[in-house]
Amino acid sequence: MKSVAYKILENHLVEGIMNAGEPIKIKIDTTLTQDATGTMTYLQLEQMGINRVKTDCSVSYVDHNTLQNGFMNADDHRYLQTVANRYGVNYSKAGNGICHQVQLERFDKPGQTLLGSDSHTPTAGAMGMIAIGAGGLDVACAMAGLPFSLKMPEIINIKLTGALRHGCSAKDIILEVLRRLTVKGGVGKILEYTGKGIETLTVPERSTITNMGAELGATTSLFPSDEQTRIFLEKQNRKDDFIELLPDENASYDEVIEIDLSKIEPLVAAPHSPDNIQTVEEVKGKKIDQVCIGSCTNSSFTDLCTVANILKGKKVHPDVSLTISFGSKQVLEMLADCGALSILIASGARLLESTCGPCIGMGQSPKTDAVSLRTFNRNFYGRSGTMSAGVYLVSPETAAVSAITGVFTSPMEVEFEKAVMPKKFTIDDSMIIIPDCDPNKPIEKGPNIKDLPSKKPLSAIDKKVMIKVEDNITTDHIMPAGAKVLPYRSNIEKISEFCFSQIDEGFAERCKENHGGIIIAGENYGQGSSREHAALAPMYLGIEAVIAKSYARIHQQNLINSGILPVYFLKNEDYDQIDLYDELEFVDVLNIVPNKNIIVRNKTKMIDFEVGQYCTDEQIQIIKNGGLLNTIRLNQK
Ligand code: MIC
Ligand code: SF4
Repeated sequence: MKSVAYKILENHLVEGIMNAGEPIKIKIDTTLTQDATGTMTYLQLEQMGINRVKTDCSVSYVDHNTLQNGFMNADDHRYLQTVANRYGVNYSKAGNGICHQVQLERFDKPGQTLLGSDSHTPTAGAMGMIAIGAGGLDVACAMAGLPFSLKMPEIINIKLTGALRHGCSAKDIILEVLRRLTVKGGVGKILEYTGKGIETLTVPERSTITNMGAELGATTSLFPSDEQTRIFLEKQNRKDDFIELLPDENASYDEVIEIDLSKIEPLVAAPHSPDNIQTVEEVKGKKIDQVCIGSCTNSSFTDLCTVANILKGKKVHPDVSLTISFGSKQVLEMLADCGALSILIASGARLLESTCGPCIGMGQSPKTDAVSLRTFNRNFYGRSGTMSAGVYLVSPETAAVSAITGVFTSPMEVEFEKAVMPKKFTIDDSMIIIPDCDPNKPIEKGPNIKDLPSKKPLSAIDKKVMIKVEDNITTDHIMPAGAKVLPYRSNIEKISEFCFSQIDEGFAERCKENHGGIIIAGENYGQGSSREHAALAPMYLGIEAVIAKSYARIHQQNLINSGILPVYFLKNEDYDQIDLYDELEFVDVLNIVPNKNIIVRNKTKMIDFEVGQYCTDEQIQIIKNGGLLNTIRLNQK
């Protein structure tokens, strides 16, 4: 008896046995990229010697780096448009919307696989798909027709019963899941939602839940394709894309977690982690300074209509700055047509573009020591751009009612109407440019687009420790985003200067002086974003290996793709006794084989200890070759 996830994986299996933990390869039907990870992806795709992408459909979005204060981002957009046209990729122009929202509206199809160079790609799981986030190079490989490698995840069933009460929303459901499972709880797992409760949740609501499954570290999350899916596709004028896809009766799962929706109450994720959950009741009355509504988690038409219903005839509190960013052009146009936009304007909200905006630190950094309420999915330290600010993740309902009162307020106590799905969505795909693949049209590369850095094949690892960090270090710590750094996403030399800068300003300099080195880390190293810059920049700075207590999936693969060896501490004491500048030699590293421990000699302290590594043969070969791109080049010869 099979789950939906099992059925889709089985349909796409290219290699391997579908036992949890075993390496498998799956066929990828569709891909997405966004501009902040896309430039690297397409620079890598250009190296692969193909004429045209081999997927059923690939889309390149511009939604992250849209603040054009200098030529850099605009040059990147032009490169992305011209390279997409050359290789047969659809190009969604800046202003058309956030990749995950537009993908759901216009492209996702039940039963398919999607690989995206963004960690929130699992948003598409709301459509009954297996949608996985990965580094740009893995996505380039998928566009070149190669299957995607992963370890067969465990499939966990989240069974929803009952129905949400007034004032509670899909955001509160996923915050409840985060409270129970934590930011590490989904690693190596697919979360499949079933039960009577899902029948009450529309596709946009489901997408809030699958989107934030990324914060659990899950490989992906998904819902069955059912009546709600059919309704959504029909309203998007895509009824032919619908197929029903349900779990078998008594489908087998590795674990079952039950959540009664009628017991859910409004929740917040307090600073600085999405699993630091409290109830709104617990923080009720606390003064707030900023409210930001939007992001790929909560910016659908119904989310923002509900916000308008709450704000109707009211004004934003004098001490609060409220910003609203729209999920897509479709959402914005429909809000304008139904009058909701005028309500938002009249309330005193500040209206932003249909892009990621404040979610990725592209403007709207709050004031010093601010309390900022955001409907987003991440509240990592420093991500808002103001180091002293405390960001609380909340539902659009909690955000809107609190923006009026100026203090944390529970939407359960306020009367308002929750918006329902529109009769039809407004369809206008004119901002999606269909490629003509004309080889005579030049691919335009501005001066900020630099050549890809490369790494030499592995010869030995004998280097000093360049940084020692704690548990749950995010890719935002390793490679910060924000308006200052993001314009250098296609310039690894320049962006590497910012590596670890938020927690250790001297890191890049130290690496240069010592000709590279080794990173020491705690649990869940590299959680969060899929940005391969968090591996490429350390690689450029000469980092040869990372020893961590555990890793987040995407980052671990990005390290391997960049030719950096990721190994595990077998004993916590070994972590404790390493200090900055200790010289570590990986003994006999050229002879590593899958699952065999490696001896590390601490030459400074004169002690040996063993570390584990769980690389497959293929991954070991990639590391030995100095990365995946070198491996592909070698295979082409
Ligand atoms: C994010 O939310 O952190 C991002 C920006 O969308 C990233 C991708 C990136 O760093 O460009 C993600 O989630 O993968
Ligand atoms: Fe954009 Fe934020 Fe979504 Fe990342 S999480 S894709 S930055 S809206």
